[in-house]
Amino acid sequence: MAVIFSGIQPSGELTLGNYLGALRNFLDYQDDNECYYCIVNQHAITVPQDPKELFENTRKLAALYLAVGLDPKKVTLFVQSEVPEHAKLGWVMNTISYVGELERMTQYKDKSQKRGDSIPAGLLTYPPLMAADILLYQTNYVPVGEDQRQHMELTRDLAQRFNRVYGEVFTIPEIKTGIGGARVMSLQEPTKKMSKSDDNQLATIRLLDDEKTIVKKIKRAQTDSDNSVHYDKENKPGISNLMGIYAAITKTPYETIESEYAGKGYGVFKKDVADLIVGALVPIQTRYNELINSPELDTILDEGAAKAHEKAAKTYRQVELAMGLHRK
Ligand code: AQP
Repeated sequence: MAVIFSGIQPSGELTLGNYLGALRNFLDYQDDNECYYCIVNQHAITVPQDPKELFENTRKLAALYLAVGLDPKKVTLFVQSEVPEHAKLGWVMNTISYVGELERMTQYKDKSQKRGDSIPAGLLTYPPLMAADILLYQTNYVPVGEDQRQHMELTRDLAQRFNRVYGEVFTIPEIKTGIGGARVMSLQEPTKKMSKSDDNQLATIRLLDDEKTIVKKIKRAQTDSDNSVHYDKENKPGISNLMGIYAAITKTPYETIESEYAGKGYGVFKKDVADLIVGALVPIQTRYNELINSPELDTILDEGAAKAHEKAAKTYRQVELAMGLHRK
């Protein structure tokens, strides 16, 4: 039985990118593995958050995890800040990280650019905290979107570095990305990834968007003037992105999509993409609405935190002993 860990930040309403690149794939593991799925609120505060929104988004994210079909009897679902070992091991990982390697991270470069002279230090030290999240559970596989590959490589480097210096404590984790929708791009700037914190509302499909909104956003998605449904990421990023979404939902190869839509134009294709998205999201939204105000949600998160803490504390104790951070 392998150990699986993944986390999502409650930094806004989840997007179709979060769903196709991460959340949906979490389901594949729950029957046969030891799964830890986390709401990484300490990662979310690496950029300023409105406290009320952070609180609400944490709950919404928990409900969405369950609404997509995760079974709390099979997986451990919990909030990062409720398991103190994440921050503790995060600090340890900071001490073995090099500033140069952290500054090379694409996510840091992208997010710090928007912050002018006031770049929060937490943006730079995000990857060591992510490494701590993963390593605490002696994780074998981390299902995340393709955009997280660089952070995952750093996590592996830090685990190997620690093991080399202090002895074998950590399992070296591997990334698992999904097929097709491993990277969903912005509907308005299709060379940029779809991000839940994007201010342009037309750029993202939110998991809780209603049918009318989804149809409008797909209709207005940036494409080209070719009017030919053909996959070419370099020269036709917009239509290629919509094809990626279509392929991820239906598990259809690009060639099949191309022949199906030969001569039909973008209007027909966009309508079908919108219908597919609506079809995928409506059942999730129905279940979400049942869960969001239920006391069941708190019980699940309380039990999840206790279970996660049990495992995390064992690993952290090994770290203390290996580094001489203990007294007894
Ligand atoms: N566009 C995307 N395509 C595929 N997968 C994606 N993920 C995020 N965006 C896409 C995957 O979703 C998971 C959760 O990510 P996160 O919340 O921890 O942080 P993120 O990657 O920074 O996601 P966002 O939506 O871009 O959030 P903000 O805007 O707050 O930074 C990860 O597995 C990620 O790969």
